Amino acid sequence: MNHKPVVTFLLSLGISLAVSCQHKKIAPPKPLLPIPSAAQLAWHEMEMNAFVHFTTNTFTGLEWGNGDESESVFNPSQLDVSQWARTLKETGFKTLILTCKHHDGFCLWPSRYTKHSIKYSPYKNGNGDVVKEVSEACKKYGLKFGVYLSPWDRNHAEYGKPAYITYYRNQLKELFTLYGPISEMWFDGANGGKGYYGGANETRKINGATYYDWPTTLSLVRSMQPDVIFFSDAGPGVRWVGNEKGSAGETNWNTISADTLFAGKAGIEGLLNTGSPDGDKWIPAETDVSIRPGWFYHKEEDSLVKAPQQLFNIYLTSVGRGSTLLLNIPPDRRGLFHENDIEALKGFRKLLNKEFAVNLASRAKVTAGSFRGNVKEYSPSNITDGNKNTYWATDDAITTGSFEINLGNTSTIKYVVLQEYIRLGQRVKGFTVEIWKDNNWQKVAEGTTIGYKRILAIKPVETHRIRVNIYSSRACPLISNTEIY
Ligand code: FUL
Repeated sequence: MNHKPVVTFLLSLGISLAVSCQHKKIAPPKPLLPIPSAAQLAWHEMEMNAFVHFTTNTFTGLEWGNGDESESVFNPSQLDVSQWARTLKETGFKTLILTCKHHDGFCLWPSRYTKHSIKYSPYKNGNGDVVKEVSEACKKYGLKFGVYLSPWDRNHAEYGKPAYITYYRNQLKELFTLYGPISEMWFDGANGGKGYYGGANETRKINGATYYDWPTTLSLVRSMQPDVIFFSDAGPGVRWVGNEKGSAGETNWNTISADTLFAGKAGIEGLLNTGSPDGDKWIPAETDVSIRPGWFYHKEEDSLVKAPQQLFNIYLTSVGRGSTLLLNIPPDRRGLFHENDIEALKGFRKLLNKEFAVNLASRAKVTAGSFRGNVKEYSPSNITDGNKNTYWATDDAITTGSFEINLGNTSTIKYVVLQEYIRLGQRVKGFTVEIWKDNNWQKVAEGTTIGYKRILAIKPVETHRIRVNIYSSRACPLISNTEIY
């Protein structure tokens, strides 16, 4: 009997089985919608951005100018925007967002459309352009540049009428065509009320939901610069965090349903702070807070600059809760960041460097209860490989799971940093962190959401094993990174 064909068949079967094992392809998890756009992802990764509030208020001592301030009050004696950009770069900020126009309507650039601008101020005899200077300094120091253009304008005679919307859009055309790439545009919710309004001196109320016709304005801006991130209560790029204290929700979803929101809508602070797991849009929270009590410089607040430790705590409640920090540093009447503010920023940087000096988990051994299809592509070692594009995943049917990091040596640990692979949506709803001590697992922290980044500050403890248990997730959890300090 000739066995040859059977042998050949069995051999080829063996080979093809071996081949299929080697190349076992497991489909990646499906995105859990909504997911961030490429521009939003880049925004998440910046983590710390700076706000700069500067206008006539700096010289009048006000926080909200009435709109009747004379252009002649704007006269910084030693304006040096390089000092701002250099300081921000050195202390780790990625973007500078400038108040090109605050509620008082004074423009820091020589807009063709108004006489209430720097052009009519003594600064450089009316030949100055702070927006230009700042955009160029940002470029030079490798910062992104953002603009704040207040929708509410207490100077403009037509505010509240259709003509003002044309004016506002014309100003956006100037900003978005004359000053290079703009990464973020800020329009806040303060709207309507008393003002100068070209001499009318009255109260004007607008309907925040309809007056500005934002969809038309945003598509105009997008037609000039498609990648810009829009900040407002309603996004659509990023949303307000709901307070000005520097505190994102401990539960912080990047998702929210935007159709019920608009800039300035009252009573939504709580929702903005936490977002909602079933939200239909990806609109992450941006945490704006000032280094001083006010947004603008006031000499009497020189002693009230937040200390490095306060800034560090704010970092933990913003970046550490999956948000992005937008820290305001207001230049003084010289046009410089004040010495006290610079000292605070440098101290803050030093503290960040000290607290997060050595990542004990870098390349540490990680094991997990299970991993997707048992293939390397989704193995737990991805959690400590320092590569943001790899992640640990479970099978689709598994929405809980735990992984353990073995540091090798016993060390004192103070912080556990967790990151989800948010490109495929935000998933984790509940987790605990345990450490191995006295022959037992002991809980040292717990939380709800993780999102882009979660930093858990724990009571310093000695251990060599850390376990993260995800006990609730909207779909199979995807963890891209864990760091231990
Ligand atoms: C608010 C404004 O009213 C404040 O003056 C400041 O600009 C803050 C960042 O946004 O809506």
